[in-house]
Amino acid sequence: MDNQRIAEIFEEIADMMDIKGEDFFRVNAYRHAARVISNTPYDIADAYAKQKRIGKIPGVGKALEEKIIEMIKTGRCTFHDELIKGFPKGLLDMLRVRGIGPKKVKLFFGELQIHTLAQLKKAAEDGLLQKLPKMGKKSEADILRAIQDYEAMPHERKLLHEGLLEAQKIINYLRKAPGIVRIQYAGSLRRGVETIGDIDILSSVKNAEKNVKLIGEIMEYYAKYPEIGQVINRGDTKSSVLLKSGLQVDLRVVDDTIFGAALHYFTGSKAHNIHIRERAKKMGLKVSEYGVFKVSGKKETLVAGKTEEELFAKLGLPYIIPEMREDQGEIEYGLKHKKMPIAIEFDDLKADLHTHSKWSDGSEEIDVLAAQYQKAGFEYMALTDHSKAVGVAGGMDESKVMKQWKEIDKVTKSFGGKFRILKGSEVDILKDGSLDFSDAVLKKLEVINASAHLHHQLDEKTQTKRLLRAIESGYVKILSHPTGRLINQRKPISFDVEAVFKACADHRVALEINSSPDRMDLKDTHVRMAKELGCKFAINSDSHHSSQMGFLQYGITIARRAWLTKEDVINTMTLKELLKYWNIT
Ligand code: DGT
Ligand code: CA
Ligand code: CA
Ligand code: ZN
Repeated sequence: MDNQRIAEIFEEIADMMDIKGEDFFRVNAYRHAARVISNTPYDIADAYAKQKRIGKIPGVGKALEEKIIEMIKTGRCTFHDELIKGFPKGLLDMLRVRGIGPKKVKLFFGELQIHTLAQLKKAAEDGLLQKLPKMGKKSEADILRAIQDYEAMPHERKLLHEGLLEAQKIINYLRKAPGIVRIQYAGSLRRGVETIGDIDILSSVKNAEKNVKLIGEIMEYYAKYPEIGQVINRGDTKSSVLLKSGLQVDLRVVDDTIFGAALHYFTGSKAHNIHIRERAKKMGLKVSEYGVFKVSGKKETLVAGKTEEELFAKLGLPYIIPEMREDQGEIEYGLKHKKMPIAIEFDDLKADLHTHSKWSDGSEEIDVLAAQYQKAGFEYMALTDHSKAVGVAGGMDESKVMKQWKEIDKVTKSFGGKFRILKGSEVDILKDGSLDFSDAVLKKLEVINASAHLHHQLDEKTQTKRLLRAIESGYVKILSHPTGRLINQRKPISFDVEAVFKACADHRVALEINSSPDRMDLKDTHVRMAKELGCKFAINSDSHHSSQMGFLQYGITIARRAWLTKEDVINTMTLKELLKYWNIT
C-alpha cells in the first residue's frame, strides 16, 4: 500500500462523511490527512516495515494512525468498508463532475433522491434543480453543461500515439518554465504500452528543497497550459490536470540529484519496481523514488540517483530499456548475462513492406511515395495495394495489377539503382482461405502480404483453418495485421494462435507487426510468444500517405517490448539478403 492509495482512501472517507452530513471537523481531519500523506516524502509503508512505527505525520492523530497501520498490514480499512456498505456508489461518481462537491450531492440526494449521474442529468433537463435552495437557472445550466462535458470525455485508455503527441506538446511548453533542468515523460508512455491510462511527466530543478518558491512558479505556469480542461489537484511538488482531450497529465518536480531514481520509479512498471526493490534489499540497499541508499542499521546513505544507469549499476544490472521493464524476466536475464539483448531500433529498418498508393486507397502516386521513402534513407520498399475483394479500399483486379508493374518498373528505373520498389500486393484471404488472385499473378508478385479483411466473425476453428490454408499456399511472404483488431473499436478475430504462429515459422511467412497506431497488430505479448516458436517478423507502417512512415516507430516499440533484435525482423535485411532469403532471383 503506497502513500497515494492511503490518501485516496482517506479522501473517499471524507467525501462519504461529508455527503452524509457528518461533523465538519472530523471530515476535514481526513481530508487534511489525505493531502499531507500524498505529499509525505518517504514511503510510509516502508517506514512502518522497518521501525514498526509510521513516524510523525503532521495532522495525523491516533485514530487515523491506527487506520493507516491497518491498511499497511491488511490492505483494507474497515472504517472505509463500513461506510461504503449501503452507500450509493453513484454519489461518488457525481463528485467527478466539475463544479459538483459533497454539499450539492447531499442536496440532490436529500431533496430529490438522486443517486446516479443519469438521474442528475435528467433532473437538470427537466428543470428540477433550479428550484432547490441556493440553486437557480444559471447553476442548473452550469451543471448540465458540466455533465455533458464529462460524458463527452472518453473514459477508455488512450492510444500510445495520442499520448505521445500530447506529451511532446506539453513538454515543449514546460521547457519554458523557470528553472527546469531535466524533463521527461515516464509511466506506461515511456514503456511504450499500446494504451495509456495517463501521462506522467517528471522534471527536475536544482536544490529543490530550498527552491520551494521556484517549484510553486513551475506549478503555476503548468496550470496555465492552454489545453487544460480542469486542474484536478494542485500540490507542492505534484499537480494533476485533465486536458480538454480527456487525458490526465501528472507533473512532478524533483531535485536534480535524484532525477534518475525518480525517473526509474515513475517509469515502472510497478511489477518491475517491486522486483528491483527486492533485489536491492538482498544487497543491503534500498531503492525508492528518492534514490539508492546504502542501509546500515538505522542509517541510510544516498549512493546513487542522478541517472538510471547509475541505479542499475549499483544493483549489479546492465541498463534495461524502459520497454522491457515489465518484470517478464528482464532482471533475471540482466543478472545472468550482465548485458541485455541489443533491442532493435528504427534505424535498423531498411524497408517498409506494406504501403498503399493512389492505385488502391492510398493518397499519393507511386513516384511521390517512393521518393519520400528514398529520401528518408530507406533502401527499398514494397508497394502493396489492395486486391479486388476489398472494393471499398479500391482493390485492384489482375489486369490493373499487371499495369501497375509497368509503372513500378518505370519509377524504380528513375532512381538509377539507388532505390527499388518491390512488386507487392496486400492480397485478401477469402472466406475459404484461398487467395484473391489467379496463380499466374500470384507467381509473379514479389511480395504477397496476406490479409483477412472480411469475415471477422468466423468461429475459432474455421478461422484457424482459413489462415492455415493461406499460410501453406506457398505464395505468402507476410501475414498482415494478423488479428485484425482495432484498439478500442474492434475485437481481434479468434484463431488458434499457437497453430498459426507455428505454421508461419514452418512456411517462412513473416508475421507482420503493423505499426498503424490503432492497430498495433501483432501486439507485444503475441510477438514474444511467436519469437519463441521460431517466427520472423516484418515491421510495417501500412501507410496510405508517406507522412505515415513515422508510424514505423510504434512497430519498433512493440518489437522492443517483445525483446526483438534486428535479426528477428526481415526488413532489416539489405535487399540482396532479403531476396536471397525468399529465394527470389
Ligand atoms: P497507466 O497510467 O495505467 O497506463 O500505467 P502506469 O504504469 O503509467 O501507472 P501509473 O501512472 O499509475 O504510475 C506510474 C508509475 O509509478 C508506475 O508505472 C510505477 C510507479 N508506481 C505507481 N504506483 C506504484 C506503487 O504502488 N508501487 C510501486 N513500486 N510503483 C508504483
Ligand atoms: Ca501512467
Ligand atoms: Ca499517473
Ligand atoms: Zn490491410
